[in-house]
Amino acid sequence: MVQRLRLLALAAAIVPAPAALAADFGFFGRSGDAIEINLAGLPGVSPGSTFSDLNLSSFTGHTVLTSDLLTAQPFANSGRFWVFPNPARNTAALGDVNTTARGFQGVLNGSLLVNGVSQTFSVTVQPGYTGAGAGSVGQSSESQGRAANNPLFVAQQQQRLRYFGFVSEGGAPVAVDADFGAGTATALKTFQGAFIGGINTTQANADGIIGPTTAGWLNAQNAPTFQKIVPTSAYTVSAVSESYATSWTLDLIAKGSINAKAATGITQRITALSTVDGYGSSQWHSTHLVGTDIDLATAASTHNWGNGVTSTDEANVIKHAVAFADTVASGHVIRFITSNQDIYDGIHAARPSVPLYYDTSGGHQDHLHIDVGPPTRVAGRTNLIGDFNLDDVVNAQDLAVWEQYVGANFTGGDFLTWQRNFGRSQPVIGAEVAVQSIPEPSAALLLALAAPLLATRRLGFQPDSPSAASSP
Ligand SMILES: [Ca+2]
Ligand SMILES: [Ca+2]
Ligand SMILES: [Ca+2]
Ligand SMILES: [Zn+2]
Repeated sequence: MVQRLRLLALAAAIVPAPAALAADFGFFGRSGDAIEINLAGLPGVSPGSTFSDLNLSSFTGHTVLTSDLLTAQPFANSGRFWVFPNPARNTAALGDVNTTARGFQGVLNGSLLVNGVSQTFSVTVQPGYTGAGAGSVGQSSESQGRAANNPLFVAQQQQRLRYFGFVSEGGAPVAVDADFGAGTATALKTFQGAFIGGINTTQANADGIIGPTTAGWLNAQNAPTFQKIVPTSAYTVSAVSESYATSWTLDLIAKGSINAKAATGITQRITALSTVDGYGSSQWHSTHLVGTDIDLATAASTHNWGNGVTSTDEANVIKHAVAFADTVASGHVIRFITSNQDIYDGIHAARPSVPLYYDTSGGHQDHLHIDVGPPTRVAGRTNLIGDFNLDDVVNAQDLAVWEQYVGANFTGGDFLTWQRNFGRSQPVIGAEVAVQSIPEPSAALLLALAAPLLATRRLGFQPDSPSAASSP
């Protein structure tokens, strides 16, 4: 009791008075989640209430779906709906208040009639996503066109895929509509391709079914995101359309390039990854798929079959391969491909356990191809009990939320929950991928200055593997 009184005194001392225009109800959720609003379940709403006139004018650009669609319950009786923050609204101009966190963060305000009386509510969107318990992505083996798909689960799955950056074929964002269509299937198969492992992985190797493993990855703390590569001081990028990859691959590039540069002093050059939708580019590489392939430039003097003598430039390529093979990152090397026998022999001598493929077509004379495998999955996590504002720490701010909305969203018992968990915290997740924090202005500037030159060269660039057969 003494502690409780002390905490109350603490709260009284530091909690500001509620804003004059505070909403009647206050909700908190996360950027990558389907944020559930269940009005009928709240302490401040009497049983048997009716709900109507949902006004979502400040939710422009975001998606809201009601229980009519997601759980086949009339919203008029359930008062239940879900908010799906649009991850593309990730700039201040579009209302995002936290540009270092992935996706949208901010406060959305709405109103509705409860038993004919106007009530206001706010939904505060916090970073990250929920990986276990309430708010995590559900599954019952959803797949394209399956009659038994659970609409709520599908909407959760779509929201998580689009939050992670996986897109429909051609690059359109995944629509959150609870209908598991072709666009969702494409994004899902690219996502699955990141972790089903093995070489030559394509969307065709993925089953497109959200079973326990796929849902486990959608909820995992180290789930892959899909995004465009950004140059750093350790590597440049000359890829044109194929400049997208999983965060695992980008992490390997970031760290492997630092190690490779430490070994030879050479700044690496990435010439191809995957296209924006995870499909290969028919123009350049029919087989660069699902964000797990890297083409690393090699010196022009090595662009041959090899002659039995390891030149200085070939020795450097071998050192770069060793550096990437030894790099500890989210993704890891599962195979190299080369068409230069001297490079092949050198890598094999240095790291006999690393799989190698000798491309007899000659398609890999002018670069080193790296296939990337996944990390071990880290299970998703729940939100902290008592963390009412979902900022991953249970502190006085949560008490302020409780005080503001006690009787509306919270009960007296929630205070005891908060008190018992006071001081707990966990790391905030959902930052933009770490590799994007590495770029140095000098490197970006150099690349920008070099861009016209690179573009000119590209005109004469020959695709290294124009057919599926030549780039296994
Ligand atoms: Ca943001
Ligand atoms: Ca040679
Ligand atoms: Ca908190
Ligand atoms: Zn390649």
